[in-house]
Formats: sequence, structure tokens, C-alpha cells
Amino acid sequence: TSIPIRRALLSMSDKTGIVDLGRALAARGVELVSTGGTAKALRDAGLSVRDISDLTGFPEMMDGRVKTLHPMVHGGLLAVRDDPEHAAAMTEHGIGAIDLVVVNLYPFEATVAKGAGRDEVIENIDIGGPSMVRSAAKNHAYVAIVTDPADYALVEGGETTLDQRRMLAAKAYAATAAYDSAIAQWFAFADQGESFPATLPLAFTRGDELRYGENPHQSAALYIPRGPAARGIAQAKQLQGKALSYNNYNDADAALELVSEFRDGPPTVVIVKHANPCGVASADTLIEAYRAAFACDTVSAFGGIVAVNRPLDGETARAISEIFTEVVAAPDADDEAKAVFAAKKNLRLLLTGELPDPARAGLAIKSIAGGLLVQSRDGGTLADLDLKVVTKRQPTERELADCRFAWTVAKHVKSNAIVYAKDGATAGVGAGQMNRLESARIAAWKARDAAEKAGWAEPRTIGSAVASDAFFPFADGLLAAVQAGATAVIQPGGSIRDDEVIAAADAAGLAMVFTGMRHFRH
Ligand code: 93A
Repeated sequence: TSIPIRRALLSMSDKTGIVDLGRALAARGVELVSTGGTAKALRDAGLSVRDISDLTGFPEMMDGRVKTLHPMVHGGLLAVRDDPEHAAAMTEHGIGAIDLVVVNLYPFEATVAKGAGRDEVIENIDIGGPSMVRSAAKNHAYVAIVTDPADYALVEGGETTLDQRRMLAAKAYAATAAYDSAIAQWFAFADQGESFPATLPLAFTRGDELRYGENPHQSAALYIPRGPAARGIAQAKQLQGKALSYNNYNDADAALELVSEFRDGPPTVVIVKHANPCGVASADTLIEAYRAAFACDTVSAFGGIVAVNRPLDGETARAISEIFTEVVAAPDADDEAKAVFAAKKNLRLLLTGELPDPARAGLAIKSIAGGLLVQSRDGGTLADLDLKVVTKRQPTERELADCRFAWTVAKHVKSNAIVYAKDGATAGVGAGQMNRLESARIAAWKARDAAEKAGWAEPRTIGSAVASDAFFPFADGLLAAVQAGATAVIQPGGSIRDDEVIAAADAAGLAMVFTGMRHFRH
């Protein structure tokens, strides 16, 4: 059963749609009460409005900081209408019931986003608005609270049902919770410069709803952080194809994060499957890079996610289209490339704009049962490394270049990670094994398999550089790389058996460099 709206309080920072709503309510005989700016907007449109100062008997004061914080407002919102004591208090103090509140709050986040100074940010913390929202939502048995313009239509008829008011109350508290989180986030991160505040005041808004999670029996959605604009796969613009799935996002993120390491480098292509790169290559042109990345593992590349560090051209788009590819992420794409993909209805093309800075600061969050693990993101790049040659033999220039390339890829491979690379392309990737030796063997085996499939005389691990995301605890992993034909090694160093590992490298005539930095990734 519906209850009628007799009096509505409208107080809106963003006045979009206010006149239409006011007109609809007035047509139903609803009395309109408003704060200064909102009242003016309604009056300018020819509607009759009562000023909030008339209701409270106080002027709006202190630069508007105190407008609606008054018992005439909050009494009218919070009174339990059929409680005799509440009713008596209303009569005694001349408090009139308010049946509908429509509020949108001071634009705190937009003020932060535009880079305003501290005083302006503080001034845009709305106090009276959220107070009314919370009072009205608590008393949803009688009062309707609208915080989302999409719900104007719901109240325009001049009456509401309890179910509607309940739904509106839930949205209202979600809105004030997010609003306060954004404020807390600003205080902690922007104002105090903390990376690990005592509470984690992160506010997220739901973006795309995903068909399902990692598996069909799981629900999933994308959440976008509120506040200062983040940049990454979540912000990419999808040009075509059906909606992305949970796994697509996860894989596209892995691909974009890795290709971003090369944002100032030569044309580079990354192919990802199950969140691990199965082929990565840099070359003089994107098409050459794609061919080289694909050659690393032609089997896994099927149904993969491709990310590139240059605007996509038609020729590369055609090459990518030769096999089934789930998602392509690129900073941009020319008209020819777009036309090529337009014919591939199932392929999703994501345009990311300028690639994110791989060294940027940020938090990496992972959920565990009962809690969250939070760490600063792994922003370590080649520029941070203090490379030390630890073997008798110095790496050649070409070996050193391949070491650096393999190392960059290994950072984005699930641990234990072993990556063989040669001439700026991966030759074999070993990912996610429980020991380093197995990863080294798997990577070499995959390289042999690729050679067999392509009809090459030998696997590309012969004469390659090998990267290990963490130190070799024993010489065995290194010996597996020697067996695969690697001639140079890059690894963090730091094992208590480093001497043994270095001796094995020297005995095999390898050149080995230590990075002093580890890149576990799980
Ligand atoms: O400064 S406030 O926190 N103090 C108040 O008492 C108050 N009451 C409403 N801000 C307050 N509001 C906000 O004013 C509303 O949330 C809304 O955003 C804005 C509308 O002001 P006006 O109608 O004058 O443009």
C-alpha cells in the first residue's frame, strides 16, 4: 500500500532534472521546501517553494555550513508518526512531517579530481546532506529518500510503497558510505600521505556486471575505485565484441601490465593465456613482434589475449585474426585495424590510451579467507636494478639485452618463473611450478616442442639468456638451463649456495648477472 508525499525537501548540489521533478511533485499537491540554491532554481522555473530558513527559523549561515542541521528538519524526518510521544513532540514544537528527501551531495570527489587545494576540498565535505539522507533512510517506514537521479521517476507520482522506500534506504546508506569512504581515502592517502592507513578506506563503484566469475557457478562484477582516476585495464574502452568475462579481465590485465613495461621500448607484443605470457617479443615492427611472440608457443596462443605497445595497424590485426583470439588490447588502432576486427564478431578490441607507468605507486590487494592481503604494487623496473656480473665471463651486449628482456617477462610470470629469451623474443616460458628446476625443464621442453612444430633445426633456447624470478637455491636449476643451451643467466642472487651456483655457471662457461631484486608473483 502506498503512502502519499505531502511535503518534500529538495537540496541538490547538481540541479540537473530538479525542475521537472519539482513540477511533477507540485502537480500532485506536494509542498516543496528547499535550501538556497535549489529554492532559487525552482523559483526561477515558476514553482512555489518554501525556504528552509522559513522552516527552521534560522538563516542559512556560516557559508552554508549550517543550513538544514536543525530539529525542525531532523524532527520532521525522524519522528515515528504513529508513536504518541513522537506525535506529541511534533505538536509541541510545531514540527511538520517531511515525507520525501531528494539530495545530491557536495561534489567532494569531483573537487579532489580537479586538483583543488586543501581548503576547497574540505569545504566540499557535505555534512547536512548526508545527515538528512541518513535520518530519512532510518525512518524509511514513513520517509522516502532519493539519492540517485534514476529514482526521480519513482516518486514523481506523489506516493511510495514500503518496498520502494526500503530499496531507496539501502541505496541511500550505500551512497553515504561511499561518500565517507572517499573522504577517508583522501585524508589517509592524499592528505597524510600514508600507504598503509590503520583502516583501508577504499570506495569502489560497481562497473560492468560480468556473466559469471572464474567459473559459471560464481557471480562476478567489476568494481572501479572512486576518487582520483586510476588507469589500467578497468579503464580501457571496448570497441567491439561481447562483454568481457572475469577471466578475460584477469588475462587482459596481465597482458597490459606486461606490455606496459615496454611503453618506452621498441614495438612489443604480449600473448597471455591463463594470466601467464605464452609469447612475448620486441622487434622493429609490430607485425614482426607478433610473429615472433606467436612462434614461442603456437598451441597456447589459441584463444589468447594479445596486448601491444603501439597503435595497432591493419597488417598486425590481420595476423592476429589468423587464429581465434579472445581479446586484443592496444593503446589505439588505425581505421584499417578496426575494419579487420569488425569482421571478427567474437573478438574484443580494447583501447587503453597511453599505457600506464610500470613504476607507478599503488596498492595490490588480494583476498584470503577472512581478510585481505595488501601490499604496494611491484613497481620495480630495469631502471632500479644494480646489475652485477658474478661469473668469469662477461655477457656479450646481445646476451645482456636478452637477459634484460627475459627478466622483464619473468616479473610477469607466476612463480616459480623461468623464462628463456633470444633476440628479443621469449624462447620458452616455465610458470607456476612448485620448484624452480621443474619450471626450467618445462620451459626448455616447450621450446623443443615449438621447434619441432615449426620445423626449426634446433630449439631457440640454444644460445639464449635465461631469467629466474628468484635465486637458484641449488645448481640443478641452472644446470637444466645449461642443458637447454642457455649461455647467459639473470637472477636476483642471494642464496646461501650462490658460490655453488656461480661455480657451476663458470664451469659451463656461462655469463651470469645478479639483479639484487626478486619478482615473485602468485
Ligand atoms: O554545508 S552543509 O553540510 N550544511 C548543511 O546544513 C546542508 N544542508 C544541505 N551542506 C548542506 N546541504 C547541501 O547543500 C546538500 O547536500 C546539497 O548538496 C546542497 C544544496 O545547496 P543549495 O540548495 O543551496 O544549492
